[in-house]
Amino acid sequence: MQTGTVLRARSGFYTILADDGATIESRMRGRIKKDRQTSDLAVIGDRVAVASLPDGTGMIERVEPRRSKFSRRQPGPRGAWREDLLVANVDQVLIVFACADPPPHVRLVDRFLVVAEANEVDAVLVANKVDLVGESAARDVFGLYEGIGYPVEYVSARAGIGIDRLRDRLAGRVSVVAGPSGVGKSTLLNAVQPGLQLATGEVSEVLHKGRHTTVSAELLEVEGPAGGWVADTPGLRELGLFAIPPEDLAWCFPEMRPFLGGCAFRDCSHLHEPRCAVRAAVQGGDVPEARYESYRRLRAGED
Ligand SMILES: Nc1nc2c(ncn2[C@@H]2O[C@H](COP(=O)(O)OP(=O)(O)O)[C@@H](O)[C@H]2O)c(=O)[nH]1
Ligand SMILES: [Mg+2]
Ligand SMILES: [Zn+2]
Repeated sequence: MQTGTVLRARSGFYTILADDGATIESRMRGRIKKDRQTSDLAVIGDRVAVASLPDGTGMIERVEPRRSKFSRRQPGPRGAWREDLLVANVDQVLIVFACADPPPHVRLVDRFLVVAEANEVDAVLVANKVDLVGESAARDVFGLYEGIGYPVEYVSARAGIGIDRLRDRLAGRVSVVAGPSGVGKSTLLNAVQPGLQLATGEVSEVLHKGRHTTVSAELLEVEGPAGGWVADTPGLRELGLFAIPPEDLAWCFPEMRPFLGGCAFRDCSHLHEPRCAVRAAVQGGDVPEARYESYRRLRAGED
């Protein structure tokens, strides 16, 4: 029996990187399948125990408990929520936006941050294409998030700004890279590690997406002494579509958390109720208005 990490998963077939460095193509023991409720038996990032079969392939005998996970939640029947697990043992989400071309939409930035918070995974904002506007203009937009406590990296894949810092952020960790199309995610990862040769640009992006709709999710290895992994899955590209239970939404805005116990009504929606501590905090300047507006729209179902 060997232990290893799931690097690729596709309909019952798993590529495992064993801890000794070997790659093992594996299937999963039926017994584990029955023990588990979800269809997500093992996902990329999972730590597993694998038995070797005579033909050189492997059989996953056990999936270790997950330290963290990144999942998509979808409304199910009768107010229940269905969880669709995408990546296990994630350390952080790198949320990439462009300073221009396409222009950053704060509502969308907030939406990506909410998904990271709902998954209780650290979020790092990456403001790419800083070459187009300069760092000072970029800070006018993204400085708000530094104020809330999110780390923000001002980078340019094209001009080679901040790439070393980004590489340091990826080192030795499992990261999910998310962000809208065209902001430079693939270009950035290629700059961090030229060997990845990810397709970039509009046309190739379409091909890339097309390829990945039929192909599996995978973890890409970051080279260097500390190692590190970047998750690439089709389900993560459209992070903006993740649904969050309405009553969990305010908690996903960290700057609102200190006020959540203080409303007159325990089930306060923070939209219209009297004596709402969150709205008082907005008035008092402790919660940025723009962030509250994102909350309000998401909660009211306008976005
Ligand atoms: N000016 C500028 N353009 C960039 C930068 N990074 C990427 N781009 C361009 O933005 C476009 C989209 O990049 P791509 O990596 O495919 O974006 P993705 O959809 O997020 O993976 C490409 O034409 C890139 O050349 C940057 O730092 N500055
Ligand atoms: Mg891309
Ligand atoms: Zn309230």
